[in-house]
Amino acid sequence: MSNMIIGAPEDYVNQSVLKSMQLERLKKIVRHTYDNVEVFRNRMQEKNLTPDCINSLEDLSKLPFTNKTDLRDYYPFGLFATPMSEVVRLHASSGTTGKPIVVGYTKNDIELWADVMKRAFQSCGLNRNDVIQVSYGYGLFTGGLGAHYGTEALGATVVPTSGGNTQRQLMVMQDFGVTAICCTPSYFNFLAEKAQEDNIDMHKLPLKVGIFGAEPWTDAMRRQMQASTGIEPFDIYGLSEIIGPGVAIECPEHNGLHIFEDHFYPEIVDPDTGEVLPDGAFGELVITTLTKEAFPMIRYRTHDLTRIISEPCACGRTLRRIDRIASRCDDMMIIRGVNVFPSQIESALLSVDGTLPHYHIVLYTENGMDNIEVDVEVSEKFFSDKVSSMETLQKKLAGAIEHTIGLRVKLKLVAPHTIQRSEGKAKRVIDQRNRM
Ligand code: DLL
Repeated sequence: MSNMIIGAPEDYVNQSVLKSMQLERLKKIVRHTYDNVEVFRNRMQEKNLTPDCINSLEDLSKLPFTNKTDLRDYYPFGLFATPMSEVVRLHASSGTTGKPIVVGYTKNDIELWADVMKRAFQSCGLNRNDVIQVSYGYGLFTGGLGAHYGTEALGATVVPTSGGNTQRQLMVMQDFGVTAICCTPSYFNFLAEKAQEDNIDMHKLPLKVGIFGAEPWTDAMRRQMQASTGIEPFDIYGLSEIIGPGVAIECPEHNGLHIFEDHFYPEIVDPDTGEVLPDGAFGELVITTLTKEAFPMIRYRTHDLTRIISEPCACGRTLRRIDRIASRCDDMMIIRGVNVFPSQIESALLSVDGTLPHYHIVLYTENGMDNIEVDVEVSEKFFSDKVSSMETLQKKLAGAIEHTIGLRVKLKLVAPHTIQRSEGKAKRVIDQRNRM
């Protein structure tokens, strides 16, 4: 890639200038949170800490972590640091259990969010001439409105389709000259499949960029999307607790995601001990928001597993990168003592020709033992082929998975269109194990 400067000056700031800016911001945000969030103040006091204890970025590691359980325990507004009269927006993220977690934004927070999303779009090479279709859900989920405000901040044209109504999405995409789409990777695969059924050749559309996130996906998936539609997919990362989408984004190098660390300070910790790990080591991502007013998060445990890449990037951006988030600590399946991540299975599946990016991982118990069944759709051509070629494909896939995870799995080839499609985040793992 060229070293042409595209985007905000903050993306290219000298690391030592950045560090002193981060420290100034950190001191301020710790003070703001201490003064306004009782739980945080109490936890600091228990450790005999005051905001004055922060004199370097390393001092951050003295501070207590914030966990998702805190957001539940102080539901709905217990962790807000400004009065509600300052809060102009609420979003929420549905958890797997009970009440959602609620996050709030002041007017400045919304501007900050729009700005990081604008920088994210610039990192994908987009500008005011682009037409961006936002197919993330609008509503309490942060995906839709986050991308929407970012598009407007960029000065591009936003097409706010939200999720669902696939036929209309495709019509709009063609008729409005859409050049970029924001949605989950699984929904894009669904759109691409429908387009094919309707004889729409995506290669011939002006659509050139996909901004995909909100769920894990792999490089194997990227290659498949690129080949089948001709677009350039970019990975975007974020979470409601921190701001929504726009925490980190790939650049055209596609070699990690630049984190907007002038606003979101990253640490990597050992998920079991909480010990801070050096750049390069894999562990759990912990983020401190440096500038958010209504809902500052100090050392938030994301549960997402990655590493920090501090080597310079060929794109010229100086912001450090995080590796693609392959999984969350909670995604890990322990099958007969072996740690398995769904992303490993996806990579293995998509490395073999003939499969479609639609699959389920079913966990079940047989004779008291945990087992994995992988159901994967095969293309029309393979499905109508001879039994022998289906068997060969099945063996190849089972072999590829066994090679990757070190466990034999039951592999089922299923007909096209049998796995349920998702309009938002895909549910890939179905746990049917007896838990007696
Ligand atoms: O998913 C925000 C978002 C919207 C990000 C649109 C990107 C695009 P939540 O619903 O709070 O927020 O879920 C956050 O989703 O902790 C990760 O586990 C996962 N996640 C988000 N982006 C990625 C990604 C939004 N690019 C949780 N790769 C996070 C892998 C991702 N996982």
